[in-house]
Amino acid sequence: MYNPPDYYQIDELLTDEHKIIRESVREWVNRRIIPVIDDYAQRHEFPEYIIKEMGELGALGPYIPEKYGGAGMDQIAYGVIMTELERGDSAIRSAASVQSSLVMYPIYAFGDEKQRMKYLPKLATGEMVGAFGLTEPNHGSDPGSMTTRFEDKGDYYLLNGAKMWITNAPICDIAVVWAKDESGKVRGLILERGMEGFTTPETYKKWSLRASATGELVFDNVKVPKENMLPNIKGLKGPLMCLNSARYGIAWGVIGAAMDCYDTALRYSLERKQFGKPVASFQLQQKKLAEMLTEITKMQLMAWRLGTLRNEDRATPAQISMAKRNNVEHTLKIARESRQILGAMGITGDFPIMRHMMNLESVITYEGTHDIHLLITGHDITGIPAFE
Ligand code: TGC
Ligand code: FAD
Repeated sequence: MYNPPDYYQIDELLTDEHKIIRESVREWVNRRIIPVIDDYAQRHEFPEYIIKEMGELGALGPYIPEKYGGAGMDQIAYGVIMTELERGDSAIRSAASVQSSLVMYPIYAFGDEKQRMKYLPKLATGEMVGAFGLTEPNHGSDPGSMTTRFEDKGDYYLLNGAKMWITNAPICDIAVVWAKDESGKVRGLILERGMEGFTTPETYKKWSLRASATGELVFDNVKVPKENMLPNIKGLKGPLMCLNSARYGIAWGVIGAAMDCYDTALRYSLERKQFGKPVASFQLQQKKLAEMLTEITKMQLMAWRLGTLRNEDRATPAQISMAKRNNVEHTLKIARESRQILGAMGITGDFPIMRHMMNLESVITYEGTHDIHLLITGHDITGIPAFE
């Protein structure tokens, strides 16, 4: 029975609403994810049924106003949901992150009323699946150099280029795509499946996030109606503002993976005997467990404080980078330490640890790599950008 740690009574900082949504998402993850997720990951298949079920739970666009189908909750609620989903698998949290922070958020924040009413309610229920196209084959950490472009043809925009490593691409109904206009300004366009020249080939052979659908977005002379441009944002700060929301969700999400690894390792070490004693009785193993719990507690506090700042609209992008970087790094370390505590059993699909560990290799790379987030902090401290 999963028993997540709460060493500093952080539960006392949550409202009843936060606890209710946490319980309902946890119960759903126990029932609908935990029993099947290893099989999906082994088969390299995304459990598509989860999208509509997450919609029913209120896990898609939880902070989008109810008028548009969202749940109108606060940022802590969003974080709590992400923690529970990622305890199930990073692929589940990824699907929800993209839908909420990278598709619903830009349509809500940068779209017009017609676009909001057309897309948001269906994205909130999961009737529609969204993807977010920023990364290109030759431009990952440096999205400002993107080459995907569109020309104004009078009645429509003509879009050419390609995006790579896109979560939800193979199953998406729409994609928010960032591309340059003729003057080189980055703009957001809403692509719809079925537009001629728009294809979404799947990416196979991943060793990480195997239960997530990843693919490309390819644009070959796609005629995009003018009404599909997001009117209220220009420049790279548009996609980067979406990333602030998604990175924040990751800072909370990975705590779920960390707690699952820790909880699994603690229980195993108390049951497994070697040299006539539980593995948990050896000092070396206690050191691992004690350090894991310390890091989990620090991550929880960091995420919670960041959430309160976001609720007041005061969290800076650099604060979000610090939390994303720190929490993913420590979760990956916790997964590696937990795996060792289980010995050979740790590499099997009978336990969730190895799956979390492999997933986290993507999480430490996407939404800005570990190095890029360090450079963002360095820039914030010194005022000197060291990206080039
Ligand atoms: P730079 O010149 O610094 O900035 C350009 C403009 O953007 C503004 N800005 C931000 N605005 C809001 N939030 C942020 N976090 C911002 N960071 C920068 C900046 O003020 C400027 O505005 P303005 O008005 O002066 O034009 O841009 P740069 O080209 O030097 O790049 C900076 C850098 C490296 C930090 C940035 O490009 C970056 O973060 N690179 C990492 C790329 C990345 O994170 N890609 C993620 C792709 S999406 C994804 O991975 C989804 S995974 C989903 C899942 O499955 O969960
Ligand atoms: P690169 O940018 O080529 O970096 C390679 C290495 O160089 C890294 O270690 C990096 O830290 C380092 N590096 C780069 N620049 C610097 C520098 N200035 N200083 C020091 N070191 C540097 N993208 C989307 O747009 N939408 C999605 O939905 C999406 N989903 C993803 C899902 C998965 C499973 C994965 C793995 C990726 C996804 N991505 C998505 C792409 C992800 O955001 C990029 O992989 C990431 O931004 C890094 O880009 P890159 O892989 O091209 O690495």
